[in-house]
Amino acid sequence: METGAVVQKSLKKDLYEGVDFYGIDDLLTEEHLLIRSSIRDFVKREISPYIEDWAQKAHFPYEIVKKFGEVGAFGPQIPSAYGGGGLDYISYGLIMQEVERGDSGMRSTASVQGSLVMYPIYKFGSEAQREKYLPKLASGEMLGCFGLTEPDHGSNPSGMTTNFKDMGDHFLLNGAKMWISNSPKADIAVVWAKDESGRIHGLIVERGMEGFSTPETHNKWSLRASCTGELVFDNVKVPKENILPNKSGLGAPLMCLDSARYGIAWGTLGAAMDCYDSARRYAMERIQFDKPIASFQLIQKKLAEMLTEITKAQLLVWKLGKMMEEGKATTAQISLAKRNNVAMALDIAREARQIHGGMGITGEYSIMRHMMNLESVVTYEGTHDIHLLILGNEITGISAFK
Ligand code: TGC
Ligand code: FAD
Repeated sequence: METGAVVQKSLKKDLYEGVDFYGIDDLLTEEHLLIRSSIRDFVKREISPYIEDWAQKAHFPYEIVKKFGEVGAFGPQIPSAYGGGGLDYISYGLIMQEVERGDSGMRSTASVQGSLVMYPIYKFGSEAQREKYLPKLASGEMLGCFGLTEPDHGSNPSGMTTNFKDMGDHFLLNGAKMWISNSPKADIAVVWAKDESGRIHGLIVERGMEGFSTPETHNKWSLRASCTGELVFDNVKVPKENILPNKSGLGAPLMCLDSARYGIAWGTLGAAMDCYDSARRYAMERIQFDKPIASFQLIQKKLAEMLTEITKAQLLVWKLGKMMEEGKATTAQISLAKRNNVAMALDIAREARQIHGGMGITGEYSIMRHMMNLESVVTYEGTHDIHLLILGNEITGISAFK
C-alpha cells in the first residue's frame, strides 16, 4: 500500500524534458536522437516510478538487470558480434546520461557491466572468454563486477596485495577487494591481482568457486539503489583459462577506467539536468511574497548559472565523444571531463536543493537523492583530487602522487 502511494506520486512527477540551450542536438545524428529517446522512455517507465522507494529502502532491484539487457544499456560500445550494441561513443554517452538522469546507482550498474566487465573481457580476453561471457553479460543473463580497490589501496591501486600463485594446473588466489559495485549479486568478478613477480593481471572469478565470497556493504547514504560489497578470496582455485591473456600491468585496469570515466562524464550531466529541470519548474510554481520565487534575482542567478555550466559540460562531452570515437582521447582529457562534470553536477544538485527549500530534502523530488549519489561519484573512478593530479602531471610532466 505504502509502496503503491510512492509509485503513484512519482509517476505523476517525471516531467523531465532535457536541456538544450545551444542547439547541441544539431550535432547529433537521427540514430543518436532515437537512442536517447528510447532510453529516456525506458527510464520514465522502469526507473522513475520506483527509484525513490528503492533508494529509501536501500533495495537493489535485481530485475532491472534483465531489463537493461533488453534495452541495450549493457556494453553499447561492444561489437554486436558479441551481443553488444555496436554503437559509437556518443551513443554510449547518451545512454549513460539518460540512465543517470534517473539515478546514479542505476548508471553504476550499467557502466560497471559495460565498461569494467565486458570491456576488459572484450579487449584483453581470449576468443573463448569473449564467447563464453559477453553475450550473457550483454543480455543481462549474467551480472558482473570489477575488483580493483582494496581496503588499504584505493587511490593507489598499484600497491594492491591480492595475489595468485601458479599451482601447475590452476592459480591459487588470495586477498580482498572493497567497495565493489554489483558484487553481492554478481555472477562473475573481473579481479586484478599480482602474480608471484608482482605483475598485475586480470582474472575472471565465478560465483560458486570455493573460498570466494561477496559480503554486502550496508548503511550507505549514497547510491542506495545500487548494491556494493567486498570480494574475499580465501585460497580460491581459479582455472588457468580464466586469466585475461592479452594485457597485464596496471595499464590494463586503467584502460577500463578510461572507458568508465568517460561514461560518468556524460552520466553526471544527466543528474545535473534533472536537478535543473526540477528547480526551474519548482521556482515557477512556488509562491512567496505573493510572487513565484522565479521572479527573485537570486533564484534567477542560480538557474542562469546552472544552465551555463550544463551547456559547457554538454559541449565538453560531445567533443570528448568525438575524440573517443577516433581513438584520440587521452587519459588526462577524460580526467578533465570526469572531474569537471561530477563537480558541476554536485554543485547544481546543492543549488537545486536550496531552490526547493524544505521540500528539497524530501523524496518528493529527486534532488537530495542525486546529491547524495554524487558524493560517491566524486570519489569513485578516481577522486576529484586524483583527477586534478592527473591533469597536473600532464601539464608539468611531474607526478605529484608520491
Ligand atoms: P602510473 O605509473 O601512472 O601508470 C602505471 C602503468 O599504467 C600505464 N597507464 C596506462 N595505460 C593505459 N591506459 C591508461 N589510461 C594508463 N594510465 C597509466 C602507465 O603507462 C604505466 O605503464 P608501465 O608500462 O610504465 O608500467 O601509475 P601510478 O601507480 O602512478 O597511478 C596513477 C594513478 C594514481 C593516476 C592511478 O593509479 C589512478 O587512476 N588511481 C585512481 C584509482 C581509481 O580510479 N580507482 C577506481 C576503481 S574502480 C571504481 O571506482 C568503479 S566505480 C564504478 C561505478 O559504480 O560506476
Ligand atoms: P583514498 O585513496 O584513501 O583517498 C582518501 C582521500 O585522500 C581522498 O580525498 C583522496 O583524493 C586523497 N588522496 C589520496 N592520495 C592522494 C595523493 N597522492 N595526493 C592528494 N590526495 C590524495 N572500486 C572498484 O574497484 N570497483 C568498484 O566497482 C567500485 N565501486 C565503488 C562504489 C562506491 C559506492 C564507492 C564509494 C567506491 C567504489 N569503488 C570501487 C572504490 C573507489 O574507486 C575508491 O573509493 C576510490 O578510488 C578512492 O579510494 P579510497 O576510498 O580508498 O580513498
